[in-house]
Amino acid sequence: LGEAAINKLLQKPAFDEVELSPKIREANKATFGKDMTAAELVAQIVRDVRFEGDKAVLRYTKLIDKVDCDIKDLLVTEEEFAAAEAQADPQVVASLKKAAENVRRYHEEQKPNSWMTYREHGSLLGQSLIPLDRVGIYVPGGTAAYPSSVIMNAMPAVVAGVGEIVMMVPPKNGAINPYVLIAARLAGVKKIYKIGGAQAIAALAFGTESIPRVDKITGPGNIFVTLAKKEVYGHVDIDMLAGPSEILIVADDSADPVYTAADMLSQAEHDPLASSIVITDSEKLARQVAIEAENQLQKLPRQEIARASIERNGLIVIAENMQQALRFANTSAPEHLELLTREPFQLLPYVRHAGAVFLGAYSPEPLGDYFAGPNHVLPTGGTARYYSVLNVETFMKRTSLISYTQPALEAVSEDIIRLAETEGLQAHANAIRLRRKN
Ligand code: HSO
Ligand code: ZN
Repeated sequence: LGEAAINKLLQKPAFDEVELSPKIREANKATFGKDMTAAELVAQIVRDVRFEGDKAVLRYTKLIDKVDCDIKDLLVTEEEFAAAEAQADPQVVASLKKAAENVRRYHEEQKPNSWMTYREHGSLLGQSLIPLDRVGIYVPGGTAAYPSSVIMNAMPAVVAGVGEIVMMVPPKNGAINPYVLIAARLAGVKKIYKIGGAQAIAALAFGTESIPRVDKITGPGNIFVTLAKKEVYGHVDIDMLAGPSEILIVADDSADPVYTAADMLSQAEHDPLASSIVITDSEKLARQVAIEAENQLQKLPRQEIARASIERNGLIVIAENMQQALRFANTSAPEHLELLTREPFQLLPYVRHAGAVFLGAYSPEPLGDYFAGPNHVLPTGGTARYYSVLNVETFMKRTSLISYTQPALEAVSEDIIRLAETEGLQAHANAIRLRRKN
Protein backbone atom coordinates (compact mmCIF):
# COMPACT_ATOMS: atom_id res chain seq x y z
CA LEU A 1 0.00 0.00 0.00
CA GLY A 2 1.11 3.56 -0.58
CA GLU A 3 1.59 6.08 2.21
CA ALA A 4 -1.79 7.73 1.60
CA ALA A 5 -3.65 4.41 1.81
CA ILE A 6 -1.80 3.46 4.99
CA ASN A 7 -2.54 6.86 6.54
CA LYS A 8 -6.20 6.30 5.84
CA LEU A 9 -6.08 2.88 7.51
CA LEU A 10 -4.43 4.38 10.58
CA GLN A 11 -6.93 7.14 11.13
CA LYS A 12 -9.81 6.28 13.40
CA PRO A 13 -12.97 8.22 14.04
CA ALA A 14 -12.70 9.93 17.44
CA PHE A 15 -16.15 8.94 18.46
CA ASP A 16 -18.84 7.17 16.50
CA GLU A 17 -22.28 6.21 17.59
CA VAL A 18 -22.74 2.46 17.45
CA GLU A 19 -25.79 0.62 16.18
CA LEU A 20 -27.87 -0.90 18.95
CA SER A 21 -28.36 -4.63 18.79
CA PRO A 22 -31.81 -5.80 17.58
CA LYS A 23 -32.46 -7.24 21.06
CA ILE A 24 -31.88 -3.91 22.82
CA ARG A 25 -33.90 -2.05 20.18
CA GLU A 26 -36.84 -4.37 20.73
CA ALA A 27 -36.65 -3.93 24.50
CA ASN A 28 -36.51 -0.15 24.12
CA LYS A 29 -39.46 -0.18 21.78
CA ALA A 30 -41.46 -2.14 24.29
CA THR A 31 -40.54 0.31 27.07
CA PHE A 32 -40.81 3.64 25.31
CA GLY A 33 -43.31 2.81 22.60
CA LYS A 34 -40.99 3.90 19.79
CA ASP A 35 -37.85 2.84 17.94
CA MET A 36 -34.88 4.88 19.16
CA THR A 37 -31.21 5.28 18.35
CA ALA A 38 -28.74 5.05 21.23
CA ALA A 39 -28.44 8.86 21.29
CA GLU A 40 -32.22 9.33 21.43
CA LEU A 41 -32.51 6.80 24.22
CA VAL A 42 -29.75 8.51 26.21
CA ALA A 43 -31.31 11.95 25.68
CA GLN A 44 -34.58 10.60 27.06
CA ILE A 45 -32.93 9.10 30.16
CA VAL A 46 -30.98 12.31 30.82
CA ARG A 47 -34.13 14.41 30.50
CA ASP A 48 -36.09 12.14 32.82
CA VAL A 49 -33.42 12.18 35.53
CA ARG A 50 -32.99 15.93 35.17
CA PHE A 51 -36.66 16.68 35.72
CA GLU A 52 -37.79 13.77 37.89
CA GLY A 53 -34.65 13.21 40.01
CA ASP A 54 -34.49 10.17 42.27
CA LYS A 55 -37.71 8.73 40.90
CA ALA A 56 -36.26 8.41 37.40
CA VAL A 57 -32.95 7.09 38.72
CA LEU A 58 -34.79 4.32 40.54
CA ARG A 59 -36.97 3.56 37.54
CA TYR A 60 -33.99 3.13 35.20
CA THR A 61 -31.98 1.19 37.77
CA LYS A 62 -34.85 -1.24 38.05
CA LEU A 63 -35.34 -1.43 34.30
CA ILE A 64 -31.69 -1.75 33.27
CA ASP A 65 -29.83 -3.20 36.28
CA LYS A 66 -32.77 -5.17 37.67
CA VAL A 67 -32.29 -3.66 41.11
CA ASP A 68 -35.48 -2.58 42.83
CA CYS A 69 -34.85 -0.62 46.04
CA ASP A 70 -34.91 2.68 47.87
CA ILE A 71 -32.59 5.48 46.77
CA LYS A 72 -30.73 5.34 50.10
CA ASP A 73 -29.93 1.67 49.47
CA LEU A 74 -28.00 2.67 46.37
CA LEU A 75 -25.37 4.42 48.50
CA VAL A 76 -22.59 2.01 49.48
CA THR A 77 -22.53 1.57 53.26
CA GLU A 78 -19.73 1.03 55.78
CA GLU A 79 -20.87 -2.59 56.06
CA GLU A 80 -20.42 -3.10 52.34
CA PHE A 81 -16.88 -1.68 52.53
CA ALA A 82 -16.13 -3.97 55.46
CA ALA A 83 -17.54 -6.99 53.61
CA ALA A 84 -15.37 -6.16 50.59
CA GLU A 85 -12.30 -6.00 52.81
CA ALA A 86 -13.17 -9.30 54.49
CA GLN A 87 -13.48 -11.19 51.23
CA ALA A 88 -10.47 -9.61 49.50
CA ASP A 89 -7.16 -11.41 48.95
CA PRO A 90 -4.62 -9.52 51.14
CA GLN A 91 -1.92 -9.90 48.49
CA VAL A 92 -4.09 -8.19 45.91
CA VAL A 93 -4.82 -5.42 48.40
CA ALA A 94 -1.08 -5.03 49.06
CA SER A 95 -0.39 -4.73 45.34
CA LEU A 96 -3.21 -2.21 44.95
CA LYS A 97 -1.71 -0.18 47.78
CA LYS A 98 1.69 -0.09 46.11
CA ALA A 99 0.10 0.91 42.82
CA ALA A 100 -1.94 3.65 44.50
CA GLU A 101 1.20 5.04 46.18
CA ASN A 102 3.10 5.14 42.88
CA VAL A 103 0.21 6.93 41.23
CA ARG A 104 -0.03 9.40 44.12
CA ARG A 105 3.69 10.15 44.01
CA TYR A 106 3.73 10.75 40.25
CA HIS A 107 0.73 13.04 40.42
CA GLU A 108 2.14 14.99 43.40
CA GLU A 109 5.09 15.85 41.18
CA GLN A 110 2.73 16.91 38.44
CA LYS A 111 0.69 19.30 40.58
CA PRO A 112 0.74 22.78 39.05
CA ASN A 113 1.44 25.73 41.33
CA SER A 114 -0.21 29.09 41.68
CA TRP A 115 2.19 31.96 40.92
CA MET A 116 2.61 35.73 41.14
CA THR A 117 5.03 38.00 39.41
CA TYR A 118 6.02 41.65 40.01
CA ARG A 119 5.78 44.19 37.21
CA GLU A 120 6.51 47.93 36.91
CA HIS A 121 5.55 50.38 39.71
CA GLY A 122 4.77 47.71 42.28
CA SER A 123 2.05 46.00 40.30
CA LEU A 124 1.43 42.30 40.56
CA LEU A 125 0.12 39.69 38.15
CA GLY A 126 -0.56 36.10 38.89
CA GLN A 127 -2.53 32.97 38.47
CA SER A 128 -4.13 30.87 41.14
CA LEU A 129 -4.99 27.24 40.69
CA ILE A 130 -8.16 26.22 42.43
CA PRO A 131 -9.39 22.64 42.79
CA LEU A 132 -12.96 21.86 41.73
CA ASP A 133 -15.49 21.66 44.56
CA ARG A 134 -16.99 18.33 43.64
CA VAL A 135 -16.34 15.79 40.89
CA GLY A 136 -18.01 12.59 39.75
CA ILE A 137 -16.15 9.51 38.66
CA TYR A 138 -17.79 6.84 36.58
CA VAL A 139 -16.53 3.27 36.88
CA PRO A 140 -17.84 0.72 34.40
CA GLY A 141 -19.33 -2.53 35.66
CA GLY A 142 -19.21 -5.98 34.15
CA THR A 143 -15.89 -7.35 32.94
CA ALA A 144 -14.53 -3.80 32.67
CA ALA A 145 -14.84 -3.06 36.43
CA TYR A 146 -11.16 -2.21 36.83
CA PRO A 147 -9.87 -1.31 40.30
CA SER A 148 -6.82 0.15 38.55
CA SER A 149 -9.06 2.65 36.73
CA VAL A 150 -10.61 3.70 40.03
CA ILE A 151 -7.16 4.66 41.30
CA MET A 152 -6.26 6.39 38.04
CA ASN A 153 -9.40 8.54 38.07
CA ALA A 154 -9.59 9.34 41.76
CA MET A 155 -5.96 9.94 42.70
CA PRO A 156 -5.37 13.03 40.53
CA ALA A 157 -8.57 14.54 41.95
CA VAL A 158 -7.40 13.83 45.50
CA VAL A 159 -3.96 15.31 44.80
CA ALA A 160 -5.61 18.35 43.20
CA GLY A 161 -7.49 18.91 46.47
CA VAL A 162 -11.03 18.36 45.18
CA GLY A 163 -13.50 18.79 48.06
CA GLU A 164 -15.67 15.78 47.38
CA ILE A 165 -15.47 12.85 44.98
CA VAL A 166 -18.66 10.99 44.14
CA MET A 167 -18.31 7.65 42.41
CA MET A 168 -20.91 5.84 40.31
CA VAL A 169 -20.69 2.10 39.64
CA PRO A 170 -23.41 0.00 38.03
CA PRO A 171 -24.58 -2.74 40.40
CA LYS A 172 -24.09 -6.31 39.29
CA ASN A 173 -26.80 -8.40 40.96
CA GLY A 174 -27.07 -5.51 43.39
CA ALA A 175 -23.38 -5.60 44.38
CA ILE A 176 -20.05 -4.07 43.37
CA ASN A 177 -16.69 -5.75 42.69
CA PRO A 178 -14.94 -5.71 46.13
CA TYR A 179 -11.62 -4.55 44.68
CA VAL A 180 -13.35 -1.57 43.12
CA LEU A 181 -14.56 -0.57 46.59
CA ILE A 182 -11.14 -1.16 48.12
CA ALA A 183 -9.38 0.84 45.40
CA ALA A 184 -11.86 3.67 45.92
CA ARG A 185 -11.06 3.72 49.64
CA LEU A 186 -7.32 3.61 49.01
CA ALA A 187 -7.62 6.57 46.68
CA GLY A 188 -9.76 8.55 49.10
CA VAL A 189 -13.30 8.25 47.68
CA LYS A 190 -15.96 8.22 50.36
CA LYS A 191 -19.26 8.40 48.53
CA ILE A 192 -20.16 5.61 46.12
CA TYR A 193 -23.52 4.99 44.51
CA LYS A 194 -24.57 1.76 42.85
CA ILE A 195 -25.95 3.48 39.80
CA GLY A 196 -24.81 2.95 36.22
CA GLY A 197 -25.32 4.05 32.65
CA ALA A 198 -26.80 7.29 31.38
CA GLN A 199 -28.88 7.65 34.54
CA ALA A 200 -25.69 7.84 36.64
CA ILE A 201 -24.20 10.54 34.42
CA ALA A 202 -27.42 12.55 34.45
CA ALA A 203 -27.70 12.31 38.25
CA LEU A 204 -24.14 13.60 38.62
CA ALA A 205 -24.68 16.40 36.13
CA PHE A 206 -27.95 17.76 37.49
CA GLY A 207 -28.11 16.34 41.00
CA THR A 208 -31.27 14.82 42.46
CA GLU A 209 -32.98 15.09 45.85
CA SER A 210 -30.36 12.73 47.30
CA ILE A 211 -27.41 12.82 44.91
CA PRO A 212 -25.22 15.94 44.90
CA ARG A 213 -24.55 17.74 41.65
CA VAL A 214 -20.89 17.72 40.56
CA ASP A 215 -18.80 20.15 38.50
CA LYS A 216 -16.99 17.64 36.34
CA ILE A 217 -17.43 14.01 35.35
CA THR A 218 -14.53 11.74 34.43
CA GLY A 219 -14.06 8.07 33.74
CA PRO A 220 -14.72 5.69 30.88
CA GLY A 221 -17.92 3.83 30.15
CA ASN A 222 -19.90 2.05 27.49
CA ILE A 223 -21.66 3.76 24.60
CA PHE A 224 -24.58 4.91 26.78
CA VAL A 225 -22.27 6.48 29.33
CA THR A 226 -20.22 8.19 26.64
CA LEU A 227 -23.29 9.53 24.86
CA ALA A 228 -24.65 10.74 28.19
CA LYS A 229 -21.40 12.59 28.93
CA LYS A 230 -21.71 14.25 25.53
CA GLU A 231 -25.31 15.13 26.34
CA VAL A 232 -24.58 16.79 29.73
CA TYR A 233 -21.41 18.58 28.60
CA GLY A 234 -21.91 22.31 29.14
CA HIS A 235 -23.96 21.77 32.30
CA VAL A 236 -20.84 20.18 33.73
CA ASP A 237 -17.36 19.65 32.37
CA ILE A 238 -16.26 16.20 31.24
CA ASP A 239 -12.82 14.68 30.75
CA MET A 240 -13.15 13.28 27.23
CA LEU A 241 -15.23 10.99 25.08
CA ALA A 242 -13.39 7.74 25.44
CA GLY A 243 -13.43 5.15 22.68
CA PRO A 244 -11.94 1.65 22.56
CA SER A 245 -8.37 1.21 23.75
CA GLU A 246 -5.45 1.28 21.29
CA ILE A 247 -1.78 0.44 21.08
CA LEU A 248 0.66 1.30 18.33
CA ILE A 249 4.09 -0.30 18.47
CA VAL A 250 6.96 1.14 16.47
CA ALA A 251 9.58 -1.58 16.24
CA ASP A 252 12.89 -2.09 14.46
CA ASP A 253 14.76 -5.33 13.81
CA SER A 254 16.03 -5.33 17.40
CA ALA A 255 12.53 -5.89 18.79
CA ASP A 256 11.68 -9.27 20.27
CA PRO A 257 8.73 -10.72 18.31
CA VAL A 258 7.50 -12.50 21.45
CA TYR A 259 7.29 -9.24 23.41
CA THR A 260 5.83 -7.38 20.45
CA ALA A 261 3.04 -9.91 19.96
CA ALA A 262 2.34 -10.05 23.71
CA ASP A 263 1.95 -6.28 23.83
CA MET A 264 -0.44 -6.29 20.85
CA LEU A 265 -2.60 -8.90 22.57
CA SER A 266 -2.58 -7.12 25.92
CA GLN A 267 -4.54 -4.38 24.23
CA ALA A 268 -6.64 -6.68 22.06
CA GLU A 269 -8.03 -8.60 25.04
CA HIS A 270 -9.72 -5.44 26.33
CA ASP A 271 -12.43 -5.19 23.74
CA PRO A 272 -13.40 -6.58 20.32
CA LEU A 273 -13.17 -2.98 19.13
CA ALA A 274 -9.68 -2.38 20.58
CA SER A 275 -6.91 -1.85 18.08
CA SER A 276 -3.34 -3.14 18.02
CA ILE A 277 -0.93 -1.96 15.36
CA VAL A 278 2.73 -2.71 14.76
CA ILE A 279 4.79 -0.56 12.40
CA THR A 280 8.26 -1.75 11.56
CA ASP A 281 10.95 -1.31 8.96
CA SER A 282 11.84 -5.00 9.31
CA GLU A 283 9.92 -7.43 7.15
CA LYS A 284 11.44 -10.29 9.10
CA LEU A 285 10.06 -8.97 12.38
CA ALA A 286 6.66 -8.36 10.79
CA ARG A 287 6.38 -12.00 9.76
CA GLN A 288 7.62 -13.32 13.10
CA VAL A 289 5.14 -11.15 15.03
CA ALA A 290 2.22 -12.40 12.93
CA ILE A 291 3.13 -16.04 13.70
CA GLU A 292 3.84 -15.34 17.36
CA ALA A 293 0.57 -13.46 17.84
CA GLU A 294 -1.37 -16.49 16.64
CA ASN A 295 0.57 -18.79 18.98
CA GLN A 296 -0.08 -16.63 22.01
CA LEU A 297 -3.66 -15.94 21.04
CA GLN A 298 -4.54 -19.62 21.21
CA LYS A 299 -3.62 -19.79 24.88
CA LEU A 300 -5.53 -16.72 26.06
CA PRO A 301 -8.60 -17.10 28.31
CA ARG A 302 -10.07 -14.08 26.55
CA GLN A 303 -9.15 -15.47 23.15
CA GLU A 304 -12.55 -14.74 21.69
CA ILE A 305 -12.38 -11.02 22.45
CA ALA A 306 -8.71 -10.71 21.51
CA ARG A 307 -9.19 -12.58 18.24
CA ALA A 308 -12.17 -10.46 17.27
CA SER A 309 -10.13 -7.34 17.97
CA ILE A 310 -7.09 -8.56 16.00
CA GLU A 311 -9.23 -9.63 13.06
CA ARG A 312 -11.00 -6.31 12.99
CA ASN A 313 -8.33 -3.79 13.96
CA GLY A 314 -5.04 -5.68 14.10
CA LEU A 315 -2.47 -4.40 11.66
CA ILE A 316 1.20 -4.96 10.91
CA VAL A 317 2.58 -2.27 8.63
CA ILE A 318 5.98 -2.47 6.95
CA ALA A 319 7.44 1.01 6.64
CA GLU A 320 10.25 2.00 4.30
CA ASN A 321 12.29 3.39 7.18
CA MET A 322 11.89 4.52 10.78
CA GLN A 323 11.22 8.10 9.76
CA GLN A 324 8.17 6.93 7.87
CA ALA A 325 7.17 4.68 10.77
CA LEU A 326 7.11 7.72 13.05
CA ARG A 327 5.06 9.67 10.51
CA PHE A 328 2.50 6.86 10.52
CA ALA A 329 2.47 6.83 14.31
CA ASN A 330 1.78 10.56 14.44
CA THR A 331 -1.02 10.22 11.90
CA SER A 332 -2.64 7.58 14.07
CA ALA A 333 -2.10 9.61 17.29
CA PRO A 334 -2.46 6.43 19.37
CA GLU A 335 -3.52 6.19 22.98
CA HIS A 336 -0.42 4.12 23.77
CA LEU A 337 2.78 4.30 21.72
CA GLU A 338 5.53 1.76 22.36
CA LEU A 339 8.99 2.34 20.93
CA LEU A 340 10.52 -1.13 20.72
CA THR A 341 13.70 0.02 19.06
CA ARG A 342 17.41 -0.08 19.71
CA GLU A 343 17.58 3.63 20.62
CA PRO A 344 14.06 4.68 21.62
CA PHE A 345 15.18 8.07 22.96
CA GLN A 346 16.47 9.00 19.51
CA LEU A 347 12.94 8.67 18.16
CA LEU A 348 11.27 10.54 21.00
CA PRO A 349 11.80 14.04 19.53
CA TYR A 350 9.77 12.97 16.47
CA VAL A 351 6.77 11.86 18.53
CA ARG A 352 4.09 14.55 18.17
CA HIS A 353 0.84 12.76 18.98
CA ALA A 354 0.43 9.99 21.55
CA GLY A 355 -1.38 9.66 24.88
CA ALA A 356 1.57 7.92 26.54
CA VAL A 357 4.94 6.78 25.20
CA PHE A 358 6.59 3.60 26.45
CA LEU A 359 10.30 3.51 25.69
CA GLY A 360 12.29 0.33 25.23
CA ALA A 361 11.81 -3.39 25.65
CA TYR A 362 11.22 -3.27 29.39
CA SER A 363 8.44 -0.69 29.47
CA PRO A 364 5.43 -2.64 28.21
CA GLU A 365 2.02 -1.03 28.38
CA PRO A 366 0.70 -3.05 31.38
CA LEU A 367 3.49 -1.47 33.46
CA GLY A 368 1.73 1.82 32.85
CA ASP A 369 -1.78 0.34 33.01
CA TYR A 370 -1.24 -0.78 36.58
CA PHE A 371 1.79 0.42 38.33
CA ALA A 372 4.47 2.85 37.23
CA GLY A 373 2.56 5.96 38.29
CA PRO A 374 1.52 7.92 35.17
CA ASN A 375 -2.19 7.88 34.46
CA HIS A 376 -3.81 5.24 32.26
CA VAL A 377 -6.81 7.38 31.33
CA LEU A 378 -5.60 8.51 27.93
CA PRO A 379 -7.00 10.09 24.78
CA THR A 380 -8.26 7.55 22.23
CA GLY A 381 -9.41 7.59 18.61
CA GLY A 382 -6.76 10.03 17.41
CA THR A 383 -7.76 12.67 19.97
CA ALA A 384 -4.18 12.67 21.29
CA ARG A 385 -3.83 15.36 18.59
CA TYR A 386 -5.46 17.76 21.07
CA TYR A 387 -6.26 16.00 24.37
CA SER A 388 -3.90 15.24 27.25
CA VAL A 389 -3.71 12.30 29.57
CA LEU A 390 -5.89 12.67 32.68
CA ASN A 391 -3.87 14.70 35.17
CA VAL A 392 -4.02 16.81 38.32
CA GLU A 393 -4.95 19.93 36.39
CA THR A 394 -7.95 18.07 34.94
CA PHE A 395 -9.43 18.66 38.40
CA MET A 396 -8.36 22.28 38.83
CA LYS A 397 -9.08 25.57 37.16
CA ARG A 398 -6.99 28.67 36.66
CA THR A 399 -8.00 32.12 37.89
CA SER A 400 -6.06 35.26 36.89
CA LEU A 401 -4.90 37.76 39.52
CA ILE A 402 -4.33 41.45 38.77
CA SER A 403 -3.19 44.12 41.25
CA TYR A 404 -1.89 47.55 40.13
CA THR A 405 -0.79 50.53 42.22
CA GLN A 406 -1.96 54.06 41.39
CA PRO A 407 1.30 54.98 39.63
CA ALA A 408 1.22 51.70 37.69
CA LEU A 409 -2.31 52.41 36.48
CA GLU A 410 -1.49 56.05 35.71
CA ALA A 411 1.43 54.93 33.56
CA VAL A 412 -0.78 52.84 31.25
CA SER A 413 -3.98 54.88 31.48
CA GLU A 414 -3.65 56.65 28.12
CA ASP A 415 -3.37 53.39 26.23
CA ILE A 416 -6.39 51.90 27.97
CA ILE A 417 -8.53 55.02 27.50
CA ARG A 418 -7.62 55.09 23.81
CA LEU A 419 -8.59 51.43 23.36
CA ALA A 420 -11.85 51.83 25.31
CA GLU A 421 -12.86 54.86 23.24
CA THR A 422 -12.01 53.03 20.04
CA GLU A 423 -14.48 50.35 21.08
CA GLY A 424 -17.01 53.08 21.91
CA LEU A 425 -17.06 52.14 25.61
CA GLN A 426 -16.99 55.45 27.50
CA ALA A 427 -17.73 53.96 30.92
CA HIS A 428 -14.66 51.80 30.57
CA ALA A 429 -12.59 54.87 29.76
CA ASN A 430 -14.10 56.73 32.72
CA ALA A 431 -13.19 53.98 35.17
CA ILE A 432 -9.57 54.59 34.22
CA ARG A 433 -9.65 58.38 33.77
CA LEU A 434 -11.24 59.00 37.19
CA ARG A 435 -8.29 57.31 38.88
CA ARG A 436 -5.67 59.60 37.29
CA LYS A 437 -3.92 62.11 39.50
CA ASN A 438 -2.46 64.26 36.68
N1 HSO B 1 -5.26 -0.29 28.93
C1 HSO B 1 -6.41 0.31 29.55
C2 HSO B 1 -6.28 0.43 31.03
C3 HSO B 1 -6.34 -0.84 31.80
N2 HSO B 1 -5.67 -1.96 31.47
C4 HSO B 1 -7.00 -1.13 32.96
C5 HSO B 1 -5.91 -2.88 32.41
N3 HSO B 1 -6.71 -2.38 33.28
C6 HSO B 1 -6.66 1.68 28.92
O1 HSO B 1 -5.57 2.52 29.00
ZN1 ZN C 1 -4.90 -2.38 29.57
